[in-house]
Amino acid sequence: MLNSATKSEAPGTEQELTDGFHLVIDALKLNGVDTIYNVPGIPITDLGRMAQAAGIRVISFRHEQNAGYAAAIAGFLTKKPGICLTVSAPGFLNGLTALAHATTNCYPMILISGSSEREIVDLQQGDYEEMDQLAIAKPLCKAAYRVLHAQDIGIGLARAIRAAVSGRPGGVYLDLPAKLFAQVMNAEAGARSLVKVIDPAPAQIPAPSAVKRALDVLKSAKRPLIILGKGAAYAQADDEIRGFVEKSGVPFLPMSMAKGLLPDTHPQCAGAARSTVLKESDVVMLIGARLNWLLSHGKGKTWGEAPKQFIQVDIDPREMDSNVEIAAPLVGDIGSCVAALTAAMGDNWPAPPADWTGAVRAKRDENVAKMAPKLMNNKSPMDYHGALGVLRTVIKERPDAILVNEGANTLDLARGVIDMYKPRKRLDVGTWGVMGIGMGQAIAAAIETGKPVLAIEGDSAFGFSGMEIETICRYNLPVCVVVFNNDGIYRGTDVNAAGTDPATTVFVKGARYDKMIEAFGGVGVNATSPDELKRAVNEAMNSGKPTLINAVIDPAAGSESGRIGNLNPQSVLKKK
Ligand code: OXT
Ligand code: ADP
Ligand code: MG
Repeated sequence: MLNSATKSEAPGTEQELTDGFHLVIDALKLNGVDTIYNVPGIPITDLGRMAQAAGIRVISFRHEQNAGYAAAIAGFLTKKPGICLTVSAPGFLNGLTALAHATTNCYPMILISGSSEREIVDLQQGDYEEMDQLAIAKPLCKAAYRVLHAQDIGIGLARAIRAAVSGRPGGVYLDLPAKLFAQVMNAEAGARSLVKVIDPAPAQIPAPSAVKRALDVLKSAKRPLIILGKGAAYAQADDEIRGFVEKSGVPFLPMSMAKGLLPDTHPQCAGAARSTVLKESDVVMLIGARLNWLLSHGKGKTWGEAPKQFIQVDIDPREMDSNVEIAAPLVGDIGSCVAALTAAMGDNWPAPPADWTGAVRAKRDENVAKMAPKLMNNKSPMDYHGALGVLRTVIKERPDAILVNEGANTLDLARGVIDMYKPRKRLDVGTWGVMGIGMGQAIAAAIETGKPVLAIEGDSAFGFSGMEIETICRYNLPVCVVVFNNDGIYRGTDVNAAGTDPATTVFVKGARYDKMIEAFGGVGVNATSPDELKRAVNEAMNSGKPTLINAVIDPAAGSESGRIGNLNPQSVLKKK
C-alpha cells in the first residue's frame, strides 16, 4: 500500500501527497526488496527508519564496506540485487569497494547513496560531504544513475534493477541527492510513476547451431573435463547442471564457490585431482567460470603440453576468446544452455574413455588418502589440518549450513579439506581474493537463508571486519566465527632484525579474539586443541548463539601467501 501524507491546502482542495522518502520505499517494496544493508546518517537516516516502519528489514552495520559485502553476497545467494544504503562522500566511498567487488564477481547489487546538492557540488563550493559521487562510481560499476526529481524515482530504481541482474550481473550505483527525499508530489501521480520490473533477467536461449558445435567438440574428446564456476552456482539451475554432468559422465572440477553444486564426494568430482585434470585434459568445457588468474589464463605450466580445445558457456559474449581461443562458444544463460545441451545429447551419449575417467579417479583417491591422516592429528597448538579436520566433520554433519571463508592458508587449506554437499553453501573471497568479506557475508548469509553460518577466518582476515561481531550479537544471528589465530599474516614467526618495531606481518602474540565477542554478550571460547575446537563449534552450531572461537594455531604452520606464493614478485637484490 502506498505510504502517503495528507497536506491541507485551501479548504476544499485537500490532496493526498507523497514525497521522495515514501516513493523510494514504495518502489523498493513494489519490486520485492525485503532487506536493506546500511549505515545511517545524513541524509538517509529517516529513509532507513521509514523503510523499517514499512516492513523492510533494515540491517545496520558498523562500517559501510561490510554492509556492501553483505549486499553483494545477498545478490549472489538470491539472484535479486542486494541493496546497500550509505550516506554521502565518506560513507559512499566506504561502500564503493564492495560495489566494485560485486561487479568484478558478477554479483547483482545496488549501492544507494545519499549525496550533496548538485548546484553546490558542481561549483565546488564546499557542501557538507561534498563529492561528485556519480562520476566516481561510474568506472567501478556496471551502470550508474542519478535521480533528481521525485517523479523519476520509479524509473530510476527500475533501471538500476535491470542493469544489476540482466545479462552478466554486477554492481549498480544509484545517486539520490538529499533534496530529493523531501520533494513532494501528488500521491496518486506518485503511485503511477512507480515501475514494477517485469522479467528483469530474461532467459537467453542459445542458438541450436552453437549447442551442436559444443557437443561435437565434447564428443571428440579423449580426456574431457568440465569446470564449474560461481556463475553456474549463481544461475540456480542446479538440477539441470547435475543432469547434464551426470549424463555426460565427464569429470568435473568445481571452482571454489561452485563447490557443492554437485557434492565434492560425487564419483565424477575431480577437485582432489586438480593439477592432473588441468594438465592432461584435451577438451575443457567452462560453465560460468572465466579463464582469469584463478585458472592461469588457460595457458602455461598449469595446463601442460597437451593441446586443448575450450568450450565456454557464458551469458557474456565478450568473455569468449578473452585469454585463449574458444573453439565452441555457447552464449546464453546457464539454465537454458545446459538444458539445451542435455536435450541435444539424445539417449545414447557415449561415456568418456574409461582409461581417462579411471585415471582421474585413481589420482583423486590417492590425494584423498594422502590427506586423511593429516586431518586426524590432535596437536596442540593446532596445525591447519588438525583444526580443519574437525570443521570438515561439522559441515558433513550439517550440509545445509553456510561456510564463509577468508585468509591465506586458512582459505586455501579449508577449500581443499572441507567437502561441500549443496549448492551456494561456500562463500569466500572471490575473484579479487579480497580480505574483509567475512562478517558482511556471514551476516547476509544468516539473514537471507536462515541457516546456521560457520565463518572460518584467518586472524588477519577477521581484523578487516571484526567490529561487525557487535552487529551479529545485536541481531542475535546464528553465526559461529572461528578465528585461526597464528599470530599474523601467513605466519606469526617473522622477526624485524633492524629495530624494535614488530615485523610487518605479525600481530600481538597470544591474542584472545574470543574476549571481543563477550563485550557484546556473545559466547567466546579459547580452543587450543582439535578436541576443544570440536566441542565449541558443535555447541555453537547447535545452539545458534553468536559465538567466536579463538582457535590457537601454531604460528609456524602457514606458508607465505598460502597456495599463491608464486604471485609475489621477487627482488633481484638480496632481502634485507
Ligand atoms: O592436484 P594437486 O596435487 O595440485 O593438489 C591440489 C588438489 O588436487 C588437492 N585437493 C585435495 N586433496 C585431497 N583431498 C581433497 N579433498 C582435496 N581437494 C583438493 O589440493 C591441492 C590444492 O587444491 P586447490 O586449492 O583446489 O588448488 P590450487 O592449486 O591452490 O588452486 C589454485 C587457485 C589459484 C585456484 C587457488 O589457490 C585459489 O582459489 N586461490 C585463491 C587465493 C586467494 O584468493 N587468496 C587470498 C589473497 S592472499 C593475499 O592477498 C592476502 N592479503 C593481502 C590483502 C588482501 N588479499 N585483501 C586486502 C583487502 N588487503 C590485503 C592478506 C592481508 S591474504 C591476507 C591475510 C592472510 O593472513 P590470515 O591471518 O588471514 O591467514 P593465514 O594465512 O591463515 O595466516
Ligand atoms: P569463478 O571465479 O568461479 O571461476 P567467475 O566469476 O570467474 O567464476 O565467472 C563467472 C562467469 O559466469 C562470468 O563470466 C559470468 O558472465 C557468468 N555468468 C553469471 N551468471 C550467469 C548466468 N546466469 N548464465 C550464464 N553465465 C553466467
Ligand atoms: Mg593468520
